[in-house]
Amino acid sequence: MKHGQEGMAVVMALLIVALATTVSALVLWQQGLWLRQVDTDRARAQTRLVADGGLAWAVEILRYDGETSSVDALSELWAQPLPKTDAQGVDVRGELSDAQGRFNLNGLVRGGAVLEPQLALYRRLLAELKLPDMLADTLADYLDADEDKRAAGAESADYLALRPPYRAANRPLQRAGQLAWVEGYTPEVMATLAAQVVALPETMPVAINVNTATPALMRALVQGVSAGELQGVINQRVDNHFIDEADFKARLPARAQLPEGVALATASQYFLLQSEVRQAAVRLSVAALIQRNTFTTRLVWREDGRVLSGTRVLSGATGPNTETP
Ligand SMILES: [Ca+2]
Ligand SMILES: [Ca+2]
Repeated sequence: MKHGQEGMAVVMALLIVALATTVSALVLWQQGLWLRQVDTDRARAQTRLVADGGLAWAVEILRYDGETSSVDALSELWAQPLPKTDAQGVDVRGELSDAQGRFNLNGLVRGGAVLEPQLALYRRLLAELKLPDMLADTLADYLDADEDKRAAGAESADYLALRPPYRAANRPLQRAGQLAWVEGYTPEVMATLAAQVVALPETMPVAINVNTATPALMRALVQGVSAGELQGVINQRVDNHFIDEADFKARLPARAQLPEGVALATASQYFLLQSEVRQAAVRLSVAALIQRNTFTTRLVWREDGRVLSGTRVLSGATGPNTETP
């Protein structure tokens, strides 16, 4: 049996060597993970710092613009995208846009009641975007204070039948992303509306800036002229912006009609920042709403969404009103 015992000893020795190798490999592997984690944490901290810097840049550029010009137009510095910046492996993109160049969803309702001129304008915007008209009814119901359902609308009774159930907000939206909870606002609809609408935190109607309004919103706004004529006016404003509302009206064809009860402006208070910072595998997208008035320029809200391996975390998609019925 001596021979067998020797054999067993060799097997044991081999097993111990194999185990030891595995353990040290495991330790090395764990250390590698830890080092990568440290790297990732550092990259995250750096992307966040750069994103903060981008936000400070946006606030500063708007503050300066407010001090030096009385209009807000597409030729101005704030409207130019931040040049693509790649410093020490950190890639930054940033873009400011005029929130008053979009349709303010919260302007549909005032004091809990729907404002018909705003609703009519929203219907025309939906038509310009080739979206169904019922989206105006479901949104009006979702925002108005009552539970009286419009013919093509939806109120809490409809949302409570869903799984999970929730109620109509019956108040203004905090973010345009909350449209996702309104009947009919599919991801495709949301994508079409993304650059056309905004949810501003105002109880007073906010004027549409005709210097920056999206072409679709301009077409919804100006009636009685051909698309070609209106496009001519839209093209003009880039190099030759409208100085005031009277200047805008004077440069429209004589038969152009503008809706009653929709305020127009050539300067803005609200701006949106969209930025993205990337370092190696870490990406951070920041969306922010900035308000500038005569005395202050301030951040209204900011939302950070981490973008990892191509999967975007949609900002603004906060949950519905889930309070129990
Ligand atoms: Ca300006
Ligand atoms: Ca309602």
